[in-house]
Amino acid sequence: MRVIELKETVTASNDRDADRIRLETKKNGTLLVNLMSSPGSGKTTLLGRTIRELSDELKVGVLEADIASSVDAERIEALGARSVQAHTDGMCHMDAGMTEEGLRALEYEDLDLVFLENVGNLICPAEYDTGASKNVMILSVPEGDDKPLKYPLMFSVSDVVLITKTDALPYFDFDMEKCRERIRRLNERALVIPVSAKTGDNINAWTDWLKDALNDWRDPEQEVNA
Ligand SMILES: Nc1nc2c(ncn2[C@@H]2O[C@H](COP(=O)(O)OP(=O)(O)O)[C@@H](O)[C@H]2O)c(=O)[nH]1
Ligand SMILES: [Mg+2]
Repeated sequence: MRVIELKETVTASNDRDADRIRLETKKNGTLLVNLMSSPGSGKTTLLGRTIRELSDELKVGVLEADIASSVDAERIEALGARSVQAHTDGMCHMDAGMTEEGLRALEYEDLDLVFLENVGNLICPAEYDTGASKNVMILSVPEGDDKPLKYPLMFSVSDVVLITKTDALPYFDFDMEKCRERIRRLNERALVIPVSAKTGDNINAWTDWLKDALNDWRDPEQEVNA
């Protein structure tokens, strides 16, 4: 498992860099999924469960981004998936240039699916296009159903909102319908999938979505920035 040190790239050219990543990953037939959430929402746990569910069918790699440590990349490698730990030099998000460097270190060309586990927070990662084909965010039940009201941009840029730790619903006052409605008001096209990475409940809805998204991405008729 490799650890790479990154520096923020020039932000003015970020959108160009991001478009180039999408062109290259599309040509290569690799779906890049940017996974965002608060620290501790369950990104690495969900990725572990996803890798276990998909490893018979797909080759999956993970680009782990953190300010320090390599614990997450080690957890992913222990599951037999390829992983690179990127240190962001204190930055609270990944940009497209950093992602491109991470993809190179991952040698992603033979992978079907690459997850970028972004730095844990609901603010800055939403502001930067990483070049991912899909943006996915996690909101966990203990965080509360009011988070769409507090962090609207994150919910607006996400293609999928995974509501995780549903096994904990009996212990928290989390109103699933209220939360769905708040998300819908911000982003009508976002797909909301409640899951538990711990029990595996409804994980197949998520893995089915991933397989469909990969098939669409590989369809030459589908536009790169669709
Ligand atoms: N009960 C429950 N706990 C979970 C679930 N997913 C993750 N966790 C726990 O949440 C904590 C943070 O998980 P982690 O995957 O490290 O979160 P990350 O910081 O977003 O990568 C750990 O103690 C996990 O065991 C879940 O679906 N249910
Ligand atoms: Mg993690």
